[in-house]
Amino acid sequence: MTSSTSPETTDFPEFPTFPRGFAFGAATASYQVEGAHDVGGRGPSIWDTYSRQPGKVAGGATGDVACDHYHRYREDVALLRELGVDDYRFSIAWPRIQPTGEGPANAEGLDFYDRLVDELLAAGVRPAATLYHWDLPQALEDRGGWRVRETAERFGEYTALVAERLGDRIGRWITLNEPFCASFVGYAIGRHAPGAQEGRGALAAAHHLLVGHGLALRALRAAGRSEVGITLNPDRLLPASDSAADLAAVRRADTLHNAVWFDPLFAGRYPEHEAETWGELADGSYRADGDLELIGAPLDFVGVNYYRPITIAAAPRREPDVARRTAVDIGAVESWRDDVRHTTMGWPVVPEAFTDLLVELVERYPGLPPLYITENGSAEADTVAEDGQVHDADRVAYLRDHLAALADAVRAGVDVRGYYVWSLLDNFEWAFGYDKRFGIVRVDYDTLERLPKDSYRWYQDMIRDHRRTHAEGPGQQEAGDGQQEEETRTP
Ligand code: IFM
Repeated sequence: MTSSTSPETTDFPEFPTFPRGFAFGAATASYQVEGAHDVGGRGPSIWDTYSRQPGKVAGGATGDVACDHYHRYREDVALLRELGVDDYRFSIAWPRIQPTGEGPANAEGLDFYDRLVDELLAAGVRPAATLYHWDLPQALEDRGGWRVRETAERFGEYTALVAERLGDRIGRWITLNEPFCASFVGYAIGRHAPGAQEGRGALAAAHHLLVGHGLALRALRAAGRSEVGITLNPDRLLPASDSAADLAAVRRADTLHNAVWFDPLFAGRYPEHEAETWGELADGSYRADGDLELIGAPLDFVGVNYYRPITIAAAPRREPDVARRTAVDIGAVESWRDDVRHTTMGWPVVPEAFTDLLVELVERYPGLPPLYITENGSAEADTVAEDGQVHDADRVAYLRDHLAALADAVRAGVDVRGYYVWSLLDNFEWAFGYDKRFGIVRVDYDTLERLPKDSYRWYQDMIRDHRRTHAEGPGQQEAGDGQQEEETRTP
């Protein structure tokens, strides 16, 4: 049951300001919130398999039930409506649509998203759908997963099925979420599904994800969709010192975190420092003629997920051993910093790095389309206080300071069209299970009851303030219009 959201809260006086038409939203992802893992003909995903392996996920948690969003989506849409957001970013579970990753659509799977989309539209919230947020059908992993090109081809077909059914009502489409995690964390580090620790396999996965993006984009264009992007998680990388070794380590980390995605997508090239970064693995054997053109086809926006900067130091490289397919090792480690607060993820809180990241990104890639911040938020040690509420002051401060940093980037000329908080709900935080809480709404995992936190009310007030300033209603920026009023963009 949804608890009262006390709309009267007014004790958060300072709100960052944004241009008229700027979109506010909240985000979730299918495996993290839906549950209902064996309902409606859904097939198993790599996360069902991985989370069942002993020791992979904290507390042995799985997404079997998660927040039960599959059954409680009406309650969650009511929370979104009351929050006052323009957009809800959710992801579509490929194994609900194609239980084995190929063949005709499973009608029950499409029906679920159909109901969700209609509920959102009736509530005045625009749906923004991500097509791949890491829940690959297990049957495709069994045939090689993202290591093989076939998976990219299947992804294009799946996208066409979804676009055919939902394309008339979903305005904004995101092909992939954070392919960095789907490839390197899943296939090299092994901390995400499918849990592989490979070198060339991970590089091939990174490339095939981009090919899959290109094929999905093509399918969406064929279905007449005009608001299509990809979500990346570029990192602001800071050297631990001025030493030549640390600076070189940052260059390699930049290839891994940033250039490997942004260069082919927005600059028509593969990264310059590949050989230095990947060593013997940099043979590009998984590339084919025409891939760059496919990957680099024009987009309408790029989604940016930002949480924290990373401080990088050089580290001894292990011998690359292609034969044994050792994990990618770029000779760099992340180092801890003592000068700032860290969230419960251990991530440093440095809002100004958000501004710097965005400003540098648009300088570096002049061909970049407009940006949406498709995720930003913090995991905090929330508790329910004696008054029955969650007073998550650290999260409120995090959101306030990061939105202020975003407003600074807009004032500096970065074309940002919207911001989605991660996350609407506490949810399954991958290898951390349910130990990390990112939600602005608390989920009691015993009762599945939702409880809006102070951060929910702060965000609600901020959105109201924005609306008052610009005298506009929710969702007034037309999906696909791509324009903000120029005069409101100057400070
Ligand atoms: O929960 C994740 C999300 O799935 C992808 N981006 C980062 C979030 C926090 O770790």
